[in-house]
Amino acid sequence: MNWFARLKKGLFKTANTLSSGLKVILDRKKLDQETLEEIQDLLVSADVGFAIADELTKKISNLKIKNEDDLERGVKGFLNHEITEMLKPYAVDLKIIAKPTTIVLCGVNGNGKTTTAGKLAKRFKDVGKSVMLAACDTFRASAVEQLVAWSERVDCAIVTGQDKQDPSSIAYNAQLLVQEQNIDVLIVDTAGRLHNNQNLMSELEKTVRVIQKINSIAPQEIIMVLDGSTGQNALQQLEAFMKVVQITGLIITKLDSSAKGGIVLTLTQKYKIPIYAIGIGEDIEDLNSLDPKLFADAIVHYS
Ligand SMILES: Nc1nc2c(ncn2[C@@H]2O[C@H](COP(=O)(O)OP(=O)(O)OP(=O)(O)O)[C@@H](O)[C@H]2O)c(=O)[nH]1
Ligand SMILES: [Mg+2]
Repeated sequence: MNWFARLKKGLFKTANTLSSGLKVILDRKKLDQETLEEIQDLLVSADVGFAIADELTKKISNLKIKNEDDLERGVKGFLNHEITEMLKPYAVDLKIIAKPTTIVLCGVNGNGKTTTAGKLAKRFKDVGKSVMLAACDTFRASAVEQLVAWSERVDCAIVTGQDKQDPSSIAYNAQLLVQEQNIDVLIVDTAGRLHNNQNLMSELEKTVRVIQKINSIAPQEIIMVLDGSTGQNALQQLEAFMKVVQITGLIITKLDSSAKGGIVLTLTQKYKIPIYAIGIGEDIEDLNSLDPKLFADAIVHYS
């Protein structure tokens, strides 16, 4: 299955809300106040933030669609174009410029960090880069095993520590090793932490600081992995993490799990932050960079 087919399948729930919802609303063939309000509600229900939904609806009210039979196509075409343009500045490829490039993955519990570490390792390996994983989640007994399994699957190096070892010391060792062994990419998997747990947030800050001590330009990327199905909750999580470390970009996972795909628009417009990849399933192939036009086509189809 090619990426667009996967994307369409993965974003089916969001498309079902938006595309099918618009069809029902616009079948009435009127663009009156009631219809506009329903369109706005529909956008908000797909987790497009209220301010963006309001702005889009205002623009829709100004569309000049002469033939009422063209209403659905006209509105969907407009939305598809707007979504594409809004996402374009933030759809950024994760580039490996420095050698080594260190990427720290962080975020709250269960949002897909470890899976994303494995999937990213595979993507880098596929383009000929050497990769090392650092298992800095020493909290959960099975966390290290989970990352070791990924390293075997992807065939890349891994640094692990002892149970309950200070995660920053594992990151320290890993950073030294990638430099010594001339490895291209270090991916640091960290433990899930609730954004309001001060101790754990300080521990993340320390992990980053220790890496910086060895190499002042590392880590090159501190990526927050967000669970797309948590909707607006993701905003609070991001704000809390941004206060502690300098988040350079986002990876939004689990967009297949809910109809809240509009969160991608909300996050980019509100925080002006790059999206390095989106996750639309558990398969190794289900992570890819964000293509604004394909994303728009997958959630607002029109013909
Ligand atoms: N449906 C779906 N599931 C996903 C996606 N990404 C990750 N998962 C699943 O989410 C679950 C949690 O993923 P992990 O990678 O272990 O999450 P984590 O952030 O490392 O979790 P902690 O280390 O406990 O904080 C696993 O069952 C993954 O397979 C996705 O894009 N879609
Ligand atoms: Mg994990």
